[in-house]
Amino acid sequence: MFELNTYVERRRMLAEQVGEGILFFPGNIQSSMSYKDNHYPFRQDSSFLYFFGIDLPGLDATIDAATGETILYGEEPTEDDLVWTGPVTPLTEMAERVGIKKVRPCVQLHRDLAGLKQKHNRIHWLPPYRPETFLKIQELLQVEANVVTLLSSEAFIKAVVRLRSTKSEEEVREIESGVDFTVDMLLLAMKNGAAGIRECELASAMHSSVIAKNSQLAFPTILTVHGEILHNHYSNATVKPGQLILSDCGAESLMHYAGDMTRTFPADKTFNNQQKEIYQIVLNSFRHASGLLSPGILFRDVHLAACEQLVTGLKELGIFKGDTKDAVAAGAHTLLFPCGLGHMLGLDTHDMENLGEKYVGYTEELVQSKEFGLKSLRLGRALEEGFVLTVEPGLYFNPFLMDLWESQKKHVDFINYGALKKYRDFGGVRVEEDFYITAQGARKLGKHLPMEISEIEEYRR
Ligand SMILES: [Mn+2]
Repeated sequence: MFELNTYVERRRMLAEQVGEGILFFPGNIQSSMSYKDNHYPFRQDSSFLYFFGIDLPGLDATIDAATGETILYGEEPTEDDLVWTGPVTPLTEMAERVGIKKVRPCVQLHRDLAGLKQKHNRIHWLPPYRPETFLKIQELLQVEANVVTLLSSEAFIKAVVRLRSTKSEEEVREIESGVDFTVDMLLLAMKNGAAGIRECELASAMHSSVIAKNSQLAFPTILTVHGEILHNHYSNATVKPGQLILSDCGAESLMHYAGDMTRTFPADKTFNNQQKEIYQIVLNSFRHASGLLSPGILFRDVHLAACEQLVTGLKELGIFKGDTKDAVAAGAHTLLFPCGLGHMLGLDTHDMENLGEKYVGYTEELVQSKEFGLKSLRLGRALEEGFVLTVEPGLYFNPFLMDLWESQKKHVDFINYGALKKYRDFGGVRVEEDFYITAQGARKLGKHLPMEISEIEEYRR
């Protein structure tokens, strides 16, 4: 938990920005796996954590935007709780640590909200993402299920996005701790990854380091010899000689700020020539894009510059042809790079994605494209000092897409399908790092993780 004033100040700014009405925050509850008391690991709602800091299930809160009055709703531990889970800090004491004086039992929430509605107070809520939160809003506020998201408050969303987008120094320290944990995961992957090991064994080594820090994963680990499939999780497949291993993983800091990084390395001690060539193109694109990061630049333009770098390299290998800028403008590169260059990072891996990409990554003037490729770019807007984001270019040789496009003769002016045949079983390469936007440029977060071809080969020796 941060210091009391952090939370008081965040709530004060939020109330000031929304100005009127009641801001309703349903916290997350335990989520059952196979029967009621068999839970998934608990994860508090990120906006709840941001404004209230209390990492416990079963809490709700309201802020009166006009007066700033904050009420926390929850139960003190019962005798049974103390028998089954042992002593816990009283809720009133937790509330005091984050500057909340009013704590009421959960049953009171229903009456309080009904009373506020009667007095024609507008009640604001954020778009929910868990079914039980949909139900709670539906029941407590008498909203039809099919309009719970539609009637969520744009003023509330915008204010939360504004506040959470700019990271304070103490938040950057937390993210950096999540990134350092993530570096440790990938060092273990690079140390243990070799022909003969199964993907799941490698993942277990990575996960053990996260558990040993009493941390948890920020998202399910991607670890695969099929890097061409964007979100391939680990399986019991055995790594074979000559394959590439790609891992995109993230651990949370102890306060639930996420790290998110990717490395790709050979199962052999060294990259073969073909792997070297493709890896170097991705690395050049990464270096170029991360060098452009600074306040004011549109991240969409950084993305397009990264795409141009990829095409430049692919042209040298004879896979692409024609004018680089024209190829990118036409979207020819999306055959091998069908996704976005990066996204905001914070309490969530895709920070605030539940609040809507159109608010987090775009503006009223700059609207998210619907085209293949750009539609997956979660962040397009101009960067600001204090943003934290990922940069993650890649090249993905997906046989399905290559066959489909060739049969459609798609972008034959730019793509040399004959030369592409040699890469049919190549797999995929991605590198990813996390950056903090400073007044002048950007700072790479976390400790160093081998990235250059020679560094990776040396580390694995
Ligand atoms: Mn990422």
